[in-house]
Amino acid sequence: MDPQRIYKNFIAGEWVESASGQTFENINPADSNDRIGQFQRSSGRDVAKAAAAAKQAYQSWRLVPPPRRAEILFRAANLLANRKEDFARDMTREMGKPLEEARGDVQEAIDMTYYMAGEGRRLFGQTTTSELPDKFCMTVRSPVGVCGLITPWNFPMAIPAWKVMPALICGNTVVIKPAEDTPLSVYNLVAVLEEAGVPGGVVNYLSGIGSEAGAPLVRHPDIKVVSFTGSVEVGREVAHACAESFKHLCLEMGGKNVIIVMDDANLDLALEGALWGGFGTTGQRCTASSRIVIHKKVYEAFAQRFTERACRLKVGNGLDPGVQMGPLITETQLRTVEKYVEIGQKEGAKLLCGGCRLTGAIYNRGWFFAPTVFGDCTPRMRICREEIFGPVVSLIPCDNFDQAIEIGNSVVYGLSSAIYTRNINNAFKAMREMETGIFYVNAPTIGAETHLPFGGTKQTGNGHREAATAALDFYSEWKSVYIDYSDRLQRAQIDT
Ligand code: UN1
Repeated sequence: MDPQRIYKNFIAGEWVESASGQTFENINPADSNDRIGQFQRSSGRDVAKAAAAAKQAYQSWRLVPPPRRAEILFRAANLLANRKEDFARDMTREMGKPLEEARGDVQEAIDMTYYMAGEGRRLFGQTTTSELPDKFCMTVRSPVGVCGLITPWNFPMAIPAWKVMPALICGNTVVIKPAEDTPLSVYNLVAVLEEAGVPGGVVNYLSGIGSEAGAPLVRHPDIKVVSFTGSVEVGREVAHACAESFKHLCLEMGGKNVIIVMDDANLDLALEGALWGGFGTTGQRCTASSRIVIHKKVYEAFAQRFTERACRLKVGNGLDPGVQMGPLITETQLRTVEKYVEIGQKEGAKLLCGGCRLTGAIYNRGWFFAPTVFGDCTPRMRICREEIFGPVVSLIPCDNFDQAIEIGNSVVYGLSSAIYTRNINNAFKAMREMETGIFYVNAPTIGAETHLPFGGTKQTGNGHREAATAALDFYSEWKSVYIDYSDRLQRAQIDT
């Protein structure tokens, strides 16, 4: 790919420069010599154009029969599948995760696109009875309007697809602003939608910095729906901005997910799961297994084996074969992880491995951090309560099942949790007791599939779910319809 390539915004069906003409550079977090290209540095003026285009396109798109909208999505899914390898490579270059994981990310976008295309022939409502004679009742879905979508860098194509596809199938139009670290993957997604035949103005894309492009997007009066995935701090600002005009808002934010390992667990399996859940995507998943609560009877054995395996993980450029863990996304993220390692040590947690930036020939041009394990942690430590978003796993010993559940639930987040046990009763009790939106038995906290609702309780979000039919509820409004064919005035609740 030409390193000087300039990527444009997509507004009203045209590829255009930002109003200011300014751009910013996209650089591989594993290798600062690998310069991916220039992207438009958009501002409020670009947002205004995109919102106007989306508003206009909405008038016709909302009337396109959903099965016709779906045909475009089916074509887009096919195109994504054909280009999966190229898009995965682009993603690894701009985001850092190993190629195998990037393929999974593109696959998740493909899955979501097919899934929502299938909804084109469903979008079911209900028909029901009436309390009055000669009266018919039903519910139908209506689109909401223009959606402003702000997407994160850790799942650069999957999460944009989670938002764009349900929005489109419901008849909305969108303006999407990806994280500034990963604009290429959304560029690729939008280019595919264009090629698949999405009419001009239905999907608008602008790249830029959150404070310059994201902020005006969530404040724009013609944006009726906002969906945001990202940090708690920014999520709070977005919520305040949306509250002003009561925009519909879906927030997907932090996690401090737990794997509980009971003394009756298959320890080999738990070990594999904890390594994948803890260090997959360099721990940069909202669903990362950043806490492992382990029954005291198996704690020592587990901690020792887990540490040995963590130390041996192959860290490097995600494009290199055999690499199991890539870099952190930015220097800022690296500093955050360093800060938490310091905090953990000060709090008295035992650093079992890692804890430092990796240096040496293959690491010097990227943001590489060693897989880090803290042992003998207590639930009150900050490293066990706050989201780090890096390759840091805290091991917490516990006395019994009830205590494990209590520790698991002792954080402000509620995204994902897991238990490794062979005791069916405890598996079901944990399913009931864990206050998370996602729960696994004998599998780590990562690995959500697109046809199940995705999201969390407590401060992870604001009660909405993405993916599955739950996403349709966010991107459409229910209309309750009463049809009286009695030819007389019938008064509900009064004429009995
Ligand atoms: C995220 O971490 O933001 O379940 C999304 C998973 C992935 C999605 C993660 N399918 O880990």
